[in-house]
Amino acid sequence: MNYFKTIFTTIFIFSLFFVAAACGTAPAEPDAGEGTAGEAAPGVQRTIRAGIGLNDQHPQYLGLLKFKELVEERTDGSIVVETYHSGQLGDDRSMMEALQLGTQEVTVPSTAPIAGFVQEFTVFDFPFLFPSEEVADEVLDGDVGQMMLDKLDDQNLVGLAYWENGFRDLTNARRAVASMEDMKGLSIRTMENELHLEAFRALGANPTPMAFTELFTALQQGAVDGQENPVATVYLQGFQEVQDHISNTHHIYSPFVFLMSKTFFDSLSEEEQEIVREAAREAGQHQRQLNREANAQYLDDLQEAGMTYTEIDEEARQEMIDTVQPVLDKYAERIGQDIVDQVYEAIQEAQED
Ligand code: KDG
Repeated sequence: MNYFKTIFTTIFIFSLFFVAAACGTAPAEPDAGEGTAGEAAPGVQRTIRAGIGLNDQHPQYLGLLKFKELVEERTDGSIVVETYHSGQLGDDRSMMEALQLGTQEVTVPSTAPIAGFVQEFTVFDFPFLFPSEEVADEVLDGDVGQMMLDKLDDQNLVGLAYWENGFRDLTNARRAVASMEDMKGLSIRTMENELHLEAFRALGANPTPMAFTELFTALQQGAVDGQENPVATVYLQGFQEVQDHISNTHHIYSPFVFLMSKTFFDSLSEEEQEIVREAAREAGQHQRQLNREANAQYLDDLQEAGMTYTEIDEEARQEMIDTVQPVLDKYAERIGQDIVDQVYEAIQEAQED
């Protein structure tokens, strides 16, 4: 009996030893401090689960694949990237919450739902703010863009780069929209963002906030008449099957933000942090280019699929701009006029370049 007791005791002591040794190589615990980096643990493979709401045909997903390729190559596979599309890991808001909790590592939401976490992000969704994609690039990739990304830290999120969703256009199943008059009474799904809701209300529509993951079914079942998204999304998500009209309202330029869980980011070594940051930026350049090609290409395809296309003329667009201005003034006050002014100044400078 004593013989067995000795064997069990020895096994128990060895097990304790192994558990302690394994803990020593586990990823670092979350750190509340800023700009921290973990110790690179040799031989330990880390996994980044990267999820988005759009499907695997969309340039956003192709951008994620680029990120995966760059990170796995540059870390010699010690960081593996798993990619998930079509809301497989949840919608924008729930994925951001998962990043905060450290149960998911990456997501790439539009700025609109980010404003629910950091209200200053609302400024990037001001209707008719950015005059072109090139100006948006310069502002977002410059000091103002970085200042906004820095604000994510307090939310246990790290903003690594801006990607592109693009200029949003209105689609619906009821009638061709050439002006505000035609928008009256249309029920429109918007992203979960207060400014989007108020702007559409001001324009005469009847907006309903909804996660992207529920949108196709809502359109199909007629729960809403329409929605607004860039052409690439409309086509690649198959909205032409359930929507008859599209207008180039271009009412909002929608950026994406490549977000990483701060818990995970802080567990990486400095070298790994630099690799993921650079990969997010490079993949973003690739994604923007593909996105622009897709947005230019698919308008014809939507018409071939049977949708009517209506141009918004200068006068109709100006009427929309004037109508939403009081809403913007209200939000500028709420966000902080100084921040809004900095964004407008950066846009001005970018236009002069
Ligand atoms: O992956 C991003 C999408 O989930 C979402 O942000 C797309 O523009 C979008 C929308 O309308 O919800």
